[in-house]
Amino acid sequence: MKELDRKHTATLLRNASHVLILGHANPDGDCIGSMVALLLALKTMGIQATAWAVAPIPLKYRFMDSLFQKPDPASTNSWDLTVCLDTPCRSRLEVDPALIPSDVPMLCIDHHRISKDEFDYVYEDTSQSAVGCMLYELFCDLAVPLSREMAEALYAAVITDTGCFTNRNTDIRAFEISVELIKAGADPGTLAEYIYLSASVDQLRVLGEVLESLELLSDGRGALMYLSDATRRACMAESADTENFVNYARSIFGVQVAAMLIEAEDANHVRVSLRSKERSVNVSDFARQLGGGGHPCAAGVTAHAPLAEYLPEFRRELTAFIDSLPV
Ligand SMILES: [Mn+2]
Repeated sequence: MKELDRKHTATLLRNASHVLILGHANPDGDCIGSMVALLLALKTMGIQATAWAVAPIPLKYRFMDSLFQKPDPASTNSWDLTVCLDTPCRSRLEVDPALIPSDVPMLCIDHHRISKDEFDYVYEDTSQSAVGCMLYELFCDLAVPLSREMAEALYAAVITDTGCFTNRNTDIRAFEISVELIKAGADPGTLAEYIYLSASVDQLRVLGEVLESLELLSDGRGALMYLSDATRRACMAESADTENFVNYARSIFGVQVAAMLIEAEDANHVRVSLRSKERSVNVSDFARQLGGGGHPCAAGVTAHAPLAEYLPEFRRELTAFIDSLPV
């Protein structure tokens, strides 16, 4: 593994001839926007690039959909670099890494703490609000002009990961970069409409079910919500419809830790999202105890069990974590 700074990451990209771009399962706006922006930047530089997504892109990010493609099997020989974005370990990749020839070096660019042994090259910057911000600075180094499409993709990345500039990771740099993206053609109102004003009726129905499941733990310091695969299906909702529901639990006065458990479509594993309101309540410590990871205020775990089996155990663990926090 070789740890790179921004300058050396730029050099690595500049020397590539065909780059495969990958993201994580259940991709969010930072992942999708970063994949699209990197794809467009590389093409501008005259470098071949393929952005590979497996599942359909969620409706709210559909404005970036047309750039993704399933790679042509004949082209896999020409890949000379894989770039994983917003995905700190191989097990979180949406595309099975076994499908990628093992002699193609893998670069991970992320603002999460990266499992460094799993990649050939690593460019990590945990001080950044979004991978989109890291890419913006990288494109400046590479002197790639920002097209409107690139600016829109990066702006989508920044507003998703900063929660529209409300999360604790929101810093001056995120605002400064956003100003440059707006100057390059990203329209805040239009992008907010795509991403935040495009809920389906099914999504609101499934939100109703999730809110019904709300439990308060440890005298209201914890809030837990969950959704079984059967309930999701009954509401005709897609998994992507539940992104950010955990924030309703976090929004409650007095809640320090919010958790949302979503049973996966195969009903064999559960995705756990954890949120806190301040860095001193570090939910990534708790996530790591359970085999996951993330940031101090936003972390996650995947548990390999059906929801009904995992829920009582998780409730116990979460209660113990909250009770261990200073009051
Ligand atoms: Mn991110």
